[in-house]
This record gives sequence, C-alpha cells and structure tokens, in this order.
Amino acid sequence: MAFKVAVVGATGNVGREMLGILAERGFPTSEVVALASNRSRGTEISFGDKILKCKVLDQHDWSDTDICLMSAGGDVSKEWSQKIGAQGCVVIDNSSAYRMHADVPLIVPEVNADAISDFRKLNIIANPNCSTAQLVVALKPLHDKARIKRVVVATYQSVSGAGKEGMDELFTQTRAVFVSDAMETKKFPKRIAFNLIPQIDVFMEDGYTKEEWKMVVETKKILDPKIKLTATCVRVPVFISHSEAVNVEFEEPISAEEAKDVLREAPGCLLIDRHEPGGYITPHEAAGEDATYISRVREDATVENGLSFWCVSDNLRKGAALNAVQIAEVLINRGLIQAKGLKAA
Ligand code: 11C
Repeated sequence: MAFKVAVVGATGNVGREMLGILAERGFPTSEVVALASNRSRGTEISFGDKILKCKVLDQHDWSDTDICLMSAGGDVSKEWSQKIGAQGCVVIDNSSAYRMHADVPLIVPEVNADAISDFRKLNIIANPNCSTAQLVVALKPLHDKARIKRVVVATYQSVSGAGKEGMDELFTQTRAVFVSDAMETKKFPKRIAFNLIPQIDVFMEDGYTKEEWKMVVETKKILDPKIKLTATCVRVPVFISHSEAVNVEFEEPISAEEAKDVLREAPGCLLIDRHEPGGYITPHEAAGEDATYISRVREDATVENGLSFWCVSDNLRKGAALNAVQIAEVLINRGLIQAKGLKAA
C-alpha cells in the first residue's frame, strides 16, 4: 500500500528534512506534494533523486491526500490542521498548536506509541518540541527501570531551532566579527555569535520561558504526569543539534553501570561513554544522525538515587522531521490508516 503525502512548510529547515527522511527511509509513497505559501510557489526542493516544485497550500485539494506532515508554525497549523483532518487526511503537526489538546496524542514512538490510537477525533497527531523529544527518549528506559521523581535539565540549543533565519544570523554575525563589520541582531534578543542567550521563546508570568514550560508539560504528557521537571533553556552558537545536561532523581536505587546497561539496549538511544578525552558525543557529531546520544553517565551523590548524564541529538531530525515520519510509520505498521486511493479502487 502506498500513500499520498503532503509536506506543508516544505521550504523550511524541518520541511526539507522531512522530504529527505521520507526518501531515505523508503517511505511507501504514491505521490509526494511540497506545499508552502504563495511566496514559495515554484521553488524547487529535493525529494531523493527527484526535484519537486512547491505548490500553494491554500490551493491544495486534500480529498485524496492520506498524510500531511505539517511544519509551517503554530498559526498555519491553527488555521489548517482541523480543516485538513476533517477531510480524512491525518495531520502530523510539528508546531506547538495542538500538543496539549486533550483530543490530540503527543507521540514519540520509542516512548508512547500506544497512545497514538486516540488520534481519530481530530485526525491530528502532535510532534513534541525538539528539546523534549530527545529528553524523553533518554528518560523512558531509565523511568521503566527505577521510576523518575524529578529532573533538572539545562539545554544548549542550536540556532537551527529558530529556523533558517537563526542559522543566517549566526553566520552573518560570526563573519562580521572576523571582518569587523557592523553587528546586526534581528532574530535573537542578543548577539549569538561567540555568545550564549539564556532565553528561548517568550517569557511566562512565573519568570520561566515558554520553551522551559513546554519541556515540563510535554514530558508529563508523553512520559508520566507524576514526573517533576525544571528546565533552563539556553541558545548556543551551534548550527545543528541540541545538547542537554540532565540530572535525575529516582524512586529506586540505580547505579551508573545499571543505567548504562539499560541505555545500551534502549530504542533510539546510543551510548557513547568512555572516560577519556573525547569519549563523549558533541553536537557536531550528532548532526545528520538519527540517534539520541547519551554520554557522561554518572552517579550524583548529593541526592538519594541520583544520576547525571549528557544527551545530544539532531534537533531537525529526532527533534522534528524524523519523529514525524516515525509517527507516520507507526500509523501504517499498526494498520491505523488506509490509502484513500486503495479505498476507491
Ligand atoms: C528552538 N525548540 O530550539 C525550539 C524550536 O515548539 O516546536 C521548536 C519550537 C516548537 O527554538
């Protein structure tokens, strides 16, 4: 069975990655349509060894499209996802618009694939925020082993999380430093080149940022509402891959060796942890890869049953496009979706 798939936001960082991953994984497609706003009409985009010409979202007929991978931001999702879902096309939405909606499952296949069966009310399935996705992939096997009570996480998030404009700003500011040009700051609230910014997304009333809030509520929805989590999210001058320093307090004892044994076997995780210079993974090495890398696993003697570790993953892949395609694969593998073309035949 092959499916007609539309990618909305096809010209963006994540949209392009979605098309690449569909092709790479041999996703069973009968047709792939690249959609974006009128501004991008006709833009050529790679899909494997083919070139697609971008079409316009509001002119697309959804009646024979099976799956919509939506990555065009929250406003576009709010305007379109329910309308598309109502026409029998399953929307896998990468924005934050529906993540906390009671009738929309929020899915990371390695963690809570079974929750996917609740998608039919709106025909929408949400993809988590990139910093949450890699975190829950690493936490799930540890939670199963020793029950997590509390997580303290500090993130080191790459500029690609802020889209192509974020990447361009790091590039032009870095260049400006070397050629002594004027430094322009547009996308980020302060200079990002040779700097760090302890703010991602807007401030909330309690002083946390929305990125930090998302990590709390999304982890609870995906993994376990009883887990307490506090986050500090920081933008760093790295192009691709988010890194996280994670401290976890468990209900039950778990040694670093036991945690490593569990992580070695866990789906989506790759443990690289040698106690020598370079015996860990950095964002540069994780870029372009699918795994959630875990390094520096060690016991935290300052609390009962505490562990610390370092976690890195490509935010455009596991944090966004790959997770969305994996969700679509779960729908197919579990027989939860039928190709419309086949129904008509
Ligand atoms: C960032 N994590 O790095 C954000 C990007 O809710 O999907 C993704 C925001 C989201 O800026």
